[in-house]
Amino acid sequence: MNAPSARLLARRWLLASCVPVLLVLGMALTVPPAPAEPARAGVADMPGMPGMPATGGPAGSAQLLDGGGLSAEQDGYRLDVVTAGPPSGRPTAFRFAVTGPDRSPVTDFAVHQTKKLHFYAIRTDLTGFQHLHPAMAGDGTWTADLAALAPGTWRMYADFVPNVGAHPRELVLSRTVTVPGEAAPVPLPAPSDSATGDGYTVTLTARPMAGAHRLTATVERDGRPVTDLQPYLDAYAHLSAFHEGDLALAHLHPANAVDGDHGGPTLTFQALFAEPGNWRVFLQFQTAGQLHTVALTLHVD
Ligand SMILES: [Cu+2]
Repeated sequence: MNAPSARLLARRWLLASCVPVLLVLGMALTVPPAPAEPARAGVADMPGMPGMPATGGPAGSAQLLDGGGLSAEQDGYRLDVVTAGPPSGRPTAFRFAVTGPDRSPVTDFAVHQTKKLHFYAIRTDLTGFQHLHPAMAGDGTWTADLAALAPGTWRMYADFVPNVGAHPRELVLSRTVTVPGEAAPVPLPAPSDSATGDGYTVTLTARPMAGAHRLTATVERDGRPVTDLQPYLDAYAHLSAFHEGDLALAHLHPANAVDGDHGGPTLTFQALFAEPGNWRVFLQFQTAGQLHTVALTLHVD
């Protein structure tokens, strides 16, 4: 694609009910960077707190991009955390609900990327990434079975499409929670074109700039190209990226068509990194029924 406008892309991709990275682009254009978050017990970013971004606004594709990712409330939809202060060091059932414009819990979600809701957790130092697909109870309460969380401030994102109207639109809402204990921040690894996880080496072969660009990665194992990637969430890979500092979420999918269990070794993503700077990128893919995650730091100019 020859760098079409974000607006056109947004229409096209959101109509395909996919690819919240576009939301992230808009977010960066419209939402000021989140201030540093002081350590607080329990749930932060309560609705109505000073400093929360404005919500709502007229419909339209520009608004589609508003506030995605870093706001707890948008267009009348609100992420409410039910679980008080998750513990540190052991798995926890993290409960939350999405309330709609009528203030009651939303229970009707459109499936996108094979799921009704995608959930992400990351600590402010960009460690501890978790990508889960929670289960919803009949009353609209979601439960995400989180692996143990290290002490510190975490941002929890819910990515969903309320099943309303002729053109359901994707929203990404998030809140921060503080996990008690003494946080030991981990310095962000230096930017690199390559990283290895679970024996798989991912190499970025084209480095994107901020804006709409193509991002290409290859996957190798033991020096050999990997060609047995299985479909995962309707794609051969799932890429999430978080911006150093404000934790803006980018979420990209390969442009490659999915056809059986033989994806790879080259994955091409339509990338829309909203802002320059360092992004922690988590590439997830599946082989032989096993999900693998490879993380690297990408510097976007
Ligand atoms: Cu997901």
